[in-house]
Amino acid sequence: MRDRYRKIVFLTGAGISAESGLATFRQENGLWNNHRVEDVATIEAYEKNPDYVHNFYNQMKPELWKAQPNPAHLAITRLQQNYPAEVHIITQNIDTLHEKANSKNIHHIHGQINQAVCLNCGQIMETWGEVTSETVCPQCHVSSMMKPNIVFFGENLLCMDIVDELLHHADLFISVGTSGVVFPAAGFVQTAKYYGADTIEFNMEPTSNNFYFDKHIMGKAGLTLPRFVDDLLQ
Ligand code: BJW
Repeated sequence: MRDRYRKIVFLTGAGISAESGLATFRQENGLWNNHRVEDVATIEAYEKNPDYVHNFYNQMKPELWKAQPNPAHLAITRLQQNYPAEVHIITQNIDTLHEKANSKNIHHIHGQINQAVCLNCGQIMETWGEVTSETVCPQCHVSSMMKPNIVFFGENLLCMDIVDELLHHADLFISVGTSGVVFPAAGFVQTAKYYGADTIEFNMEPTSNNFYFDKHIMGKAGLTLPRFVDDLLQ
């Protein structure tokens, strides 16, 4: 198995961080259980009531700051360090657990909790502190323009140029812990398959885009992914 693949691309979702104690979005007690998606995760909500949205993400920060990677994140790092292929991670997660697991080639398509972006000049500010509508941009010094660098419904995804290139050239595409209901990420498997990749899904349950996966590995990713990496490394 060691020489089989040249470019391996992971797509990760909230399920990979579940065993680190972080809530997923659409399961029971999910992240939005006490909030309407329309109030906290759409660009319209942010434009209408930025403080409400800032507050929602500010409250989330301490938990995400403390969270630690689990065996699934670490298995990907182990693969990156030991398998003779380029291994990339396209993540929908705004947590930084892939970084904490010392992975590389991480592409955050839905943004990061520890960043804010200036809607005036585009400057990205790194911070685990609170961001409010009073926060001043460190680059252009304008206030009221720093938005959480999180991609809300209705906004374009980040780093899509790189992602398109990866999906065209991947020979193995692996989805871990995503329900496959949010586009365009939900369509990545179809693109990778079209361009010839083998496709594997790791999840606890069947998902909505079952059709495009060659193989489904059911169970907790913290158990199934390390075993799969062991097999690839043999
Ligand atoms: C485990 C596990 C364990 C648990 N082990 N597994 C085409 C068709 C229809 C609609 C659209 C379309 N194209 C675009 C749209 C609109 C929209 C969309 O997709 N809507 C659908 C919901 C219908 N998409 C967008 O607006 C996107 N932008 C866009 O397309 O721009 C172009 C455009 C602009 C304007 C008009 C038209 C086009 C942007 C999407 C941004 C998503 N942002 C969010 C919120 C961020 C804020 C926040 O963090 O609060 O990102 S949505 C939320 O869902 C978050 C996640 O990244 C994303 C995906 O969720 P994920 O990761 O899959 O989590 P869950 O909870 O759904 O699933 C967890 C899974 O893990 C489950 O399956 C479990 O079984 C599993 N699991 N434990 C293994 N231990």
